[in-house]
Amino acid sequence: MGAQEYLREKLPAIEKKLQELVPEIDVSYRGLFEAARYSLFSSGKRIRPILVLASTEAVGGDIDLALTPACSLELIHTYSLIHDDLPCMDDDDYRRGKPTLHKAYSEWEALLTGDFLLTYAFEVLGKSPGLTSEQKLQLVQCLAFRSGGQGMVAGQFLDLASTDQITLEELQNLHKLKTGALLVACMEFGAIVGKASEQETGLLRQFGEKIGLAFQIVDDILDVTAGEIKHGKSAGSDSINHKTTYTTLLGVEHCREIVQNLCQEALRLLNPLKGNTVPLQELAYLIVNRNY
Ligand code: GRG
Repeated sequence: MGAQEYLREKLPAIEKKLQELVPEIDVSYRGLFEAARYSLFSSGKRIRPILVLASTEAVGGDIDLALTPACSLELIHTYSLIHDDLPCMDDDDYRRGKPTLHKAYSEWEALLTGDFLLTYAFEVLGKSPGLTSEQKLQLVQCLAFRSGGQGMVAGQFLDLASTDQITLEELQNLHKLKTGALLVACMEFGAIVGKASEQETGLLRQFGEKIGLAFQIVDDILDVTAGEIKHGKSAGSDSINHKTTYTTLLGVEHCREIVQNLCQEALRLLNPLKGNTVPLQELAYLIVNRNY
């Protein structure tokens, strides 16, 4: 099954679960839910939840059990985008093909909506059906570690604190944390739900690291090459903001080569896994060859 087919098959279940988790509600603070839904139900690719399902399959786990944890990662991801777009951070006007949340609503509403999605992700994990208490604890710890002060938040800190001129090593470390950590969490979520061995977990983690780096480099390439609508955010915004990226350091062509090599290395890591690794392989191809 190709990645597009896999997406077509699995996306409806993810959308349905997200709709259940963040419904339209008739309460005095309904605006908070409306704002969350504005960001959550736009044109996000759902790469992270899909990766959780594929990772679970790769170790022979039950993907029905992975659905709620997968959605909690999308909640965290959406919060990170909302906060990242705020005037005090990247100050972006467009995201997922429409005005950013603070443009469509207001700054305080965007800040609180991010807070809501961040905290709610952990509540959702705690309530994930069919998992043992031990598994839920592992998922909570994993998500806190990967998205927090030694993961995504640390990466964002480094990014905002960085000057115009940073080295390739610094850039790599920044992205490993900012973008890579959450993709590694996707792999670890699958390992936890599928009760993978230490060895399998290690392989999936390394796969996540390589794909995470490839994902970021592709993002940098797209910032140079893609049109505004396709990418869903302001194309060329990195150069407008004078940011050091992989493409400014290495050039687009060299970046493309690195991405293909990372993909091949990542795919080799899947060989020893006992489950169905085809979806993960296909998703790796999709991530590195995407044009949006
Ligand atoms: C605010 C704590 C905090 C963290 C923000 C992830 C992040 C950290 C900021 C996003 C900045 C950015 C554009 C990074 C490049 C890679 C990336 C995460 C792109 C967006 O992810 P996609 O392409 O987006 O999966 P969709 O909209 O498809 O979900």
